[in-house]
Order: sequence, then structure tokens, then C-alpha cells
Amino acid sequence: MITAAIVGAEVMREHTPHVPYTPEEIAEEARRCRESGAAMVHVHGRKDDGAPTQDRETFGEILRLIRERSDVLVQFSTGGAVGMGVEERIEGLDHCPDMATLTTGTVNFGEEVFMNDLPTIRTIAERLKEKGVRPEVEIFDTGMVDTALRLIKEGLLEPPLHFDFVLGVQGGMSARIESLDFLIGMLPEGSTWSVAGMGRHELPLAKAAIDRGGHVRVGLEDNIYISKGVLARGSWELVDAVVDYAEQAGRPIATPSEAAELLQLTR
Ligand code: KMH
Ligand code: ZN
Repeated sequence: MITAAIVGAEVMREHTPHVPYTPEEIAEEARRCRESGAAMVHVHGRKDDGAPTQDRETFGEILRLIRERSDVLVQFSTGGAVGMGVEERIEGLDHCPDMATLTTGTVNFGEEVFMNDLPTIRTIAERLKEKGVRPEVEIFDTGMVDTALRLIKEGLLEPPLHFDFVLGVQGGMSARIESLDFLIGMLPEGSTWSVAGMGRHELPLAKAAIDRGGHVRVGLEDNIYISKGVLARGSWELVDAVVDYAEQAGRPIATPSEAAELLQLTR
């Protein structure tokens, strides 16, 4: 299963002209990634000038336009941008996307802090439960797996869980193969997982995930280059690279409906 992280909160047009901002641009990029082989898109909201927003209306428009154009699964970010309050981060869940992220811990994020204390995590997990939206548990460091397991005990998360290992954020766990193998070893039986490597680590870690029977997240949120110094023309080009490698490795590419089944999503 390939997830395309087509727009995050940090990459701006100054970094790459190919990052989509408007719901229209986001929907078109989602369609293009689906065509390349992505089963799901991970999205943040942006204002027309590129400023990050988790605004309910923006997410509603993004979901409507994506669904108008393709059958790709839609995963909303509940992380938003550093500094946003929890209520702002989860407004979009009212639209009941196919999936949404849940980061189970606080992490240094470059010079800033991506804040996820337990009350914040519980608020997001409760809202996900209330709306019937399946979480993708975002893991930036090992303790976050333990916290997810604790939330299972508290009844806030229901196994089997899908984890996404976000490796190589400055302040989080490094993008090494050893990190990946350690994290895989921490997961309870029946879990599924994907890897999102940051920057130049994106494609090497995607390959490692494919080799290990896992799933992959690539896209301009995490990495803007297709090769050293060469900008990817869109997240779809990174999806193309993953598809090529998966084919060589003999791993089939999941369609959205196969991914929905795999993740036990109710569509
Ligand atoms: N923008 C980061 C601070 C998520 O999407 O859930 C948080 C983030 C995680 O991107
Ligand atoms: Zn994100």
C-alpha cells in the first residue's frame, strides 16, 4: 500500500513550485498520485497563500473534490502545524475521512516542538472514535509505540492498529534501518505498518519497507527531491519510483479497495 503525503504544513512554494495549496490543486495531485499507484493520500489544509490551516471548510472542500475525481482513500492530518491547538487540529474530522493521523507523543521538530501530551492524544483519539475514523498512529520515536499500547489498554484505541514510522525528523528517531527493525519488533501481532523517511532517506527507507513486507509513504510533505538536487515534479513522481521498486521486488501494489480491506476501514 502506498500513501502519498501530497501536502504537509512546512514545505512551501519557495522550496518547490510543485506543492499543491488550494483544494483544487490538492485534488488534482491526489488524482495524479492514484493514477501512479497510491491507494491513499495524506493531506493537510492550506490557505490560498500557502499558510497551513486545519479549517473545517477547507478540509470539507478537499475531501469533496478528491472524491469527485478518484477513489483514492483520504487520510486527514490531525497534526496540522507546530503550535496549533488541539481543537483546531481536529475540526476536519467532522467530515469523516477514511482515516486520520494520531501522533502518540511529543517530539522536537527542528527548532520547534510538535506537542502531543497525553490530554491532547486522548482528545484526538476520543474524537476519532466518536466519528468512527480509523487512526494511523504516527511514530516519531520508540516511546510513542508504548503510548499507543497504553491507549489500547485505556480502551481509546482498538487493535489491530496501523502504524506509520516517521523517521529522520530532526529531534525524532534517526532514519536508519536499525531504527526501522527495532520499531517493527515492538509492534503487537496483527499490526500493519508503513515508513515515511524524511528528505534523502525517503526512497531508501521505502525500499527497506518493501523488502520487509511493509507499506510505504512518500510525497512532497516529507521529501521534495526525486534524486540528488533534482526536484520531484509532484508526489506522483515519488509514487512512480516506489511502484518501480515494488515491481522489481515482486510486491503487488494495493488498490484503494484492497488497502481499505487491509486496514479494516469501513467505507
Ligand atoms: N506538521 C507536523 C508538525 C501529521 O500530519 O499528523 C505534524 C505532522 C503530523 O505532519
Ligand atoms: Zn502530515
